[in-house]
Amino acid sequence: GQTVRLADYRRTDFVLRGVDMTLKLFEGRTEVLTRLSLERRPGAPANAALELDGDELILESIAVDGAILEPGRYDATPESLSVTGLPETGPFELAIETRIAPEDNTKLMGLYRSNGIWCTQCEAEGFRRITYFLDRPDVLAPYRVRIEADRAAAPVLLSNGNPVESGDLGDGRHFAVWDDPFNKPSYLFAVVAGDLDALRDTFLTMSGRTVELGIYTEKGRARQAAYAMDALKRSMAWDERRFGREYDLDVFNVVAIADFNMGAMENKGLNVFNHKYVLLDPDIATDADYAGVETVIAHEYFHNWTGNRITCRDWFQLCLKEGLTVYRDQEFSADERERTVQRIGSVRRLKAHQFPEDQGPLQHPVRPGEYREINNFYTATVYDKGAEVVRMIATLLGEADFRKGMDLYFERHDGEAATIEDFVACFEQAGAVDLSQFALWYAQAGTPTLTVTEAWDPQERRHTVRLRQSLAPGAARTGTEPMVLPIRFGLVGGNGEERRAEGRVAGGARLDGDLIVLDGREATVTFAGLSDRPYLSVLRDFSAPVTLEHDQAEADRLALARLDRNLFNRWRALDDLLSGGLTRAARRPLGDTAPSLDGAVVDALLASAGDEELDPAFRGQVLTLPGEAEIARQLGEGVDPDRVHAVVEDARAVIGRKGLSTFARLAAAEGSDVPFTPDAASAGRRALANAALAYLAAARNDPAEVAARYRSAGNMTDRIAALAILGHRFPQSDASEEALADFYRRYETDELVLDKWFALQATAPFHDALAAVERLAGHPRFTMRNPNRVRALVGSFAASNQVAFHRPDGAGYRFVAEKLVALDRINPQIAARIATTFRAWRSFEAGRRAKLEETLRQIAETKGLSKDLGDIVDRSLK
Ligand code: B3K
Ligand code: ZN
Repeated sequence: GQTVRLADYRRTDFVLRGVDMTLKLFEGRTEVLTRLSLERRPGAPANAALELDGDELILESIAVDGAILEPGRYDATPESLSVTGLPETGPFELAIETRIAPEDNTKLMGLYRSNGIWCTQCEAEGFRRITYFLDRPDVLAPYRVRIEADRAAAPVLLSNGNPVESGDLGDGRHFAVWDDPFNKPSYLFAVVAGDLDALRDTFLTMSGRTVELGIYTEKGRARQAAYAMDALKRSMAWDERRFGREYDLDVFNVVAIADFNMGAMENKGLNVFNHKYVLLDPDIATDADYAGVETVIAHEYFHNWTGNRITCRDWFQLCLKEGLTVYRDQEFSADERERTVQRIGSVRRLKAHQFPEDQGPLQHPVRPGEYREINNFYTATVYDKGAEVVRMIATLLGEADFRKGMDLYFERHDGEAATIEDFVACFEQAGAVDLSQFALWYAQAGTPTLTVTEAWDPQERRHTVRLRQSLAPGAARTGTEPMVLPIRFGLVGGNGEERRAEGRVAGGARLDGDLIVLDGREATVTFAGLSDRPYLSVLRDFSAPVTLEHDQAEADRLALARLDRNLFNRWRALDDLLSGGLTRAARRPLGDTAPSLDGAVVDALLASAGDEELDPAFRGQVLTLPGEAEIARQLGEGVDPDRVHAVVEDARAVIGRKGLSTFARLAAAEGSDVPFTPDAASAGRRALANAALAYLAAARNDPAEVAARYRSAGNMTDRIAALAILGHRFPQSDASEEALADFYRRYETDELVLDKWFALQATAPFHDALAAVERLAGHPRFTMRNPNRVRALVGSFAASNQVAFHRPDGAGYRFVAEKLVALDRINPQIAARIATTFRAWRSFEAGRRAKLEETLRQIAETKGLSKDLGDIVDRSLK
């Protein structure tokens, strides 16, 4: 595979003015006729050939301005079409006919069929699997699309834009024409055709236009789109309120598809979704599923402005739309739900996915400088760190100037394909600031370390805070210059009051209210005139995506866990105490029976969990221990996953026993008699009750009460919570086997719930879980063709079963490698994604490390490996 470099960017020699397509859908084949209105770009070489991209295409015919081209005028391969002798000036029309077979398309890129439904996925480079094209995001045009199909097979025919015409063709066939007047790149093209049900609604925009909304589902499931529709309308209203952004077409359609490579896709006016992010009801979906639907619906809708109206000049700029849109969906969820709890969730996610990526061989900057396969760069770094970078701009500028910068961005670049430089320049102007050093966040890979030390001077009544930043040179080799770190802080008094104190800065920082902006390698801030020593609450709300090394005394952390008015930091004080204790315990030799956690830490945890003044969702977060993978990441080297698991399990049992009465009360608080509503407050109460149930089970080791809970559950959240405890804590017990069998019987007709059943067994933390997973891989309902199913079984085993995947005998690695090589022939994108779980191989103890490396090498040496999987394993081994 060839490496593509940002430095090599240049514009096309031809300008595209418009696209007119006809897709004739038949069983087994689809005929595609594309008419491109083109013109040589002024200044482009007069003899330059037109070079179009293709991927597994067959050219049927080609004509310029109606005249069929002689074979000497063009050169067509499955991957490219080059045309010479085109007019030096003035517009011309190029007509191309291709023939494709969506039925055989298992990569799920381009046009394919899912349960008989024709649908498309074009980002990043899927459009070239439909027709030869200038398939790159800086080529924008209006599209007119005509779809023809059998009326019985496909009564519904959808594409981007507004519907303009439809009618009968005789012979049982019919057609529809869609017109999208907005300039768009090919990756936002979409077509859907099939026998679908729809849930319909309308939205009245702020300027008084009525938009027709439709969510299309497989037959009989439209009512399960009700929550998605509600989330869509709330998203539309929020974007008007918060960013002044109004929807622009007459219709907005969403289609739920069973076979889909990712969560969803923001095609202009026609979002296509993995049905997992549309279909819900309390019996089949958990609170997390509801939150996921809300987030993804919002995210894709918000792309209409950040991504579609303003798109990316090239794929290196991916974070321009993705980081920004994640920031926007996170703000939406914070406004719609509870801000602190949302922030805790986002930070957990960042640390679980982005930090390990940024600290290992797959490290890359938020704006990468090169790629072999762009699909491998839809990463936590581009999305989640990209969102953190936008959040830091908002923090540095303040709300009003941030909004001014966004307004300027929309005004200045609407209809364009923009760059990160364009984006940053808008905030420089709006805030009258220089962001050139700040822009290093886009260029330098790696997680900066922020080291904080404190010194209290009792004579002078001064508190001195010393801050240092450093960046380790990592795999990406992108520089280690000091960055701009916005550090929100507070000085907390003995009763939790916020202390006001004059601060003086020395070194590379400035002080701006409750913000220290560290832009040098180090600085000190001295706070004077304090009556006594304050507790330093630093990096509030995780105001910069850094590793914080704060040499804070345990007593201070315990005080902040009780007192901090900043609830995020109150949670983090506990989380740091927990992960610190667990990490230290995991470093001790096997057989060392000293408790994982100090009594005082356990007491503090229980005090927060039992504090009725606090939001239940927050208390649920408090009870969620750092995951085993997170402990492993913090250990950094010599990791023994069995040891980590034992330490976490021990902590859970200790906490459970000490908090028995609290947990019994909390677990009983949310009985099955409480009717289900999906709102955040109710979800928070369920999260707290189910966390309590897990501690009770750890303490009492009694499956019976969990089994009773499973049977009496009134919704999927409670049912799967109980089932997970049974399956993970009491594997192979009668209680667990019965419940798993019952669950299967109840839900075997629902693919989405079956995914939960597969995933739950794949993540049981026992060496023997591998045998179950191998058995499940032969289960009649397992298939490599459905990405959700593969992710549920193979993906979650590799990513979320630290114990069985990392079996010391290497059998877990071999199983996954074998599946990946087979999957690679069917769907390379999914294979590559799952393969990223091998990237941390260097951090394990010698035995596992050698086996991981050997497995990676074996995959790398496989003949005929895809570019997708090859790229991941090669970079992982670097
Ligand atoms: N933009 C799509 C992701 C496309 C992934 C292509 N491999 C969904 C999203 O981020 O909204
Ligand atoms: Zn996105």
